[in-house]
Amino acid sequence: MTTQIEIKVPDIGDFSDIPVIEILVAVGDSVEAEQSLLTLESDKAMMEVPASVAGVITELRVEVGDTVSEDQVVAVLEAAEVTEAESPAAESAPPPVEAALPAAPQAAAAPAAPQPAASGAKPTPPSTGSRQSPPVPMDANATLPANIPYASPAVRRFARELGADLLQVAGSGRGGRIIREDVTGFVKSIMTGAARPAAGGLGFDLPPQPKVNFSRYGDIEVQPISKIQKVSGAYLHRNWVSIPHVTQNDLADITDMEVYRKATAKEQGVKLTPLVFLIKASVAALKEFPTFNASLDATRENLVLKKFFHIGIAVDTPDGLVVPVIRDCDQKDIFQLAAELGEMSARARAGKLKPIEMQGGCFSISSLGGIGGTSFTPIINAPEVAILGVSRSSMQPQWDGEAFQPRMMLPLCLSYDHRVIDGANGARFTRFLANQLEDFGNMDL
Ligand code: CAO
Repeated sequence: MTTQIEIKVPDIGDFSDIPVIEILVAVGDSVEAEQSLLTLESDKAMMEVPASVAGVITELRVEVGDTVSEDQVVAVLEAAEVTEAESPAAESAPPPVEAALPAAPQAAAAPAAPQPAASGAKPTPPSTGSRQSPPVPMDANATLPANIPYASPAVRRFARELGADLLQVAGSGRGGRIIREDVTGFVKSIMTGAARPAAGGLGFDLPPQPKVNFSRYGDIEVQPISKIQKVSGAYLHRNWVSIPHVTQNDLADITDMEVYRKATAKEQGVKLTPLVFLIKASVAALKEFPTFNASLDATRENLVLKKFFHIGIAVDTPDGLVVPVIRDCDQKDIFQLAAELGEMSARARAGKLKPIEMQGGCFSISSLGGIGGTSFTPIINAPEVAILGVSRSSMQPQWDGEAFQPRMMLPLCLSYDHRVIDGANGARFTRFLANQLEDFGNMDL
């Protein structure tokens, strides 16, 4: 027996008039139970409308760009051999049968945001259980965490099945969203050799980490690592192994800048740290060396040069490292930057940053100057191509040609992607930065 089943928009909480951004099937397509048919996107999140039963699509009642609300019929399908036991409408009247989809689960029950393939995390297989188990669309109240590629759950699943790392795929959909065709195009480019996966094929042939029972050697306590550490750890690891890093070190003489900074902070009654001067110097350096304000595209054959200056600042929080982005740093003075930095780092430490506030950066700064140290190797925050590490300034003797002079020297540690930036430019960029700080009177503060 065949039955016409109407597919309706499930319970989507308080949302209404949500745009359809993607139709994943066509009339005549055979679909599995729980297969996603279309994707909806509100201001905050995406969710999918799945088929409640297997069958063949006979009618699509919406188009991309239409808006829909709860209970609206979006498609009709002819169910494949619906038995009485299987039919979701087994107890209702003969066809056409309304097959209202089960309500979306509450936010708390929503699945964790999927991790990209590169994170090494095992993806959760899509539910293929009985019809009674509700299809689980993405939580409509959730927002995408920072650095999670912008793609619908169906596209993520599709990419996972193909083993494609979505972080390497450029999105051609609205607002840079990755669509199915982008994934197939990316896989094709890998297959034809036009692009190479970040670390694919390298096959690090390393022995596994030994499993050690540490309690054999003394008292221990096991502490789970934080969610932020888990997420950022996977990205840090990927960036470390897939980007050829070089770290260029230099020292900037900030003796005069420090006199000005301290006097200005006192005069204005504001907190003014060297970091805001570094942000301004970085903007000037990015303007002078545009390849530092760039990203490789998914094919690795083009450099995307950015004409905006959004700087990410690494912030140490009780739960781990986060990198909020200060936008349009070229258009803000040091006082505006100081205020924004203070406000953002406070919210970062309170765990109140929105994902969007950690996206879109061009270049990052990791300042450990308030803590100490003389040098370190910051890890590039891909898809950026360079990051500036800053250690603690200290008074050091500097030879002026005739005698040693006590000067306040600030250690700069610039890590750059050697595929994009060569060593000479790494040194030029770092020297340019130092010159800006040394000659701060000419800076656009
Ligand atoms: N040399 C000497 N002193 C410095 C300095 C430097 N390079 N940088 C900052 N300081 C001083 C500041 O002036 C301030 O002193 P005063 O209060 O007397 O002015 C003090 O150190 C503390 O500064 P701060 O840390 O509060 O402010 P900041 O603007 O320098 O940094 C922030 C802000 C949010 C970046 C910082 O607090 C932070 O979280 N840093 C850690 C970043 C991190 O974890 N990076 C590692 C990433 S890689 O794993």
